[in-house]
Amino acid sequence: MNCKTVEIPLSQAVEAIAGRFCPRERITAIRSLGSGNVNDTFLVTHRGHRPSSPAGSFVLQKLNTRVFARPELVMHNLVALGNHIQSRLASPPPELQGRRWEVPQVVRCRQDRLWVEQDGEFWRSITYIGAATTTDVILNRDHAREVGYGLGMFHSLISDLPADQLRDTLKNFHVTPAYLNRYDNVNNSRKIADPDIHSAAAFVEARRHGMDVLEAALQRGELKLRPIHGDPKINNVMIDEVSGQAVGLIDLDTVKPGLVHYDIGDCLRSCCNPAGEETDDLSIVQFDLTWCESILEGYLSVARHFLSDWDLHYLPDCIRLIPLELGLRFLTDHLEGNPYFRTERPGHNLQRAAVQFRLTESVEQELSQIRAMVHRLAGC
Ligand code: GN1
Ligand code: MG
Repeated sequence: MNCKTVEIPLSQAVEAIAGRFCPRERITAIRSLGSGNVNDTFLVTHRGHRPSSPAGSFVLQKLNTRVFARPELVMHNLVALGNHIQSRLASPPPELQGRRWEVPQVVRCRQDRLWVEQDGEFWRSITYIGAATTTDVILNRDHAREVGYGLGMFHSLISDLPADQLRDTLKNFHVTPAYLNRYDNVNNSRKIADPDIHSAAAFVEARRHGMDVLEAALQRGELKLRPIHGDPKINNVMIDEVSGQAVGLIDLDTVKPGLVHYDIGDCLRSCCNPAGEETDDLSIVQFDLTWCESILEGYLSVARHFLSDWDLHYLPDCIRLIPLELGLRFLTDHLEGNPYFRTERPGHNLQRAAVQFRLTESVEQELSQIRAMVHRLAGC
């Protein structure tokens, strides 16, 4: 996300909010940052908060309070996570030897509060990870391995943060059966007979059975809740500009208790589709096993020691489930009139759903190879 900075005409409102975090006369630039579907993000550059302090920059964000209805809980989690990782970094794990690792920290406003509320909007700032960048596609095997390492290190550093210290900021986030219920509600009251929706609906129908695979395993006690990132897609893994090594994960609003499987599935669905989420050419969407292998290698090099046999058993399932779930979420949003994901044109979320469904099909075709790969890499 940090790699793309686009000049946009900024409203005076954004400038005024930025001024609540840094004196306005010290701010040199404000730019739109990233391409998130939910929040609005800006990079604020300044000459130092005071004449004596160093120049720098920070990330300013307006949280989407339709999605994050309790933004103060998001901030609670951000602080808990930041404090925990900082204390872990005081005696870093051996896998971090000779490496840099960073975690975005809350930047308080000038009134020393964690956020600013104005005109019904919720704004907050966090530190910017410099000399690092992200991409929207995997570049090579080393890059893939680093993305996997990054997620594994993130999980490893928070694996001893008790899940009950984190608040549930997004109820049912990644609980696939709950998304299916919501889809059923809107789909059953649908009046328009659109052939594109019809084929997407048929795709969901054919896969309805088994969408509870992870939740059922959780209920049976085979899997357990742990702190997770929630959205570890490729452009949320920061890569050092010089060494090419992963240096941290950004976009921490969805950190909350969950299953590590949600994260692994989300990382792989985003990284292993070289066509990207936004393509309108379904013929080039496919799940790349080479990238998958390198990402899992990197992930397991850090995370293998805290994964149980059950965790490993359900890895192939999550690789299939999370693209299916995201497709279902996009489709539902389309049917509901796009209240959740930002869209740029009519039918945008329906197209995004089609991409994720095509990716799901590709995973299904490769599932036996994925199972063998997990066994081989995990040594089980
Ligand atoms: C949303 O806003 P962004 O792009 O960081 C969504 C993720 C999806 C992603 C798909 C809170 O993330 O779950 O995977 O879009 N975030 C939320 O691009 O729903
Ligand atoms: Mg996000």
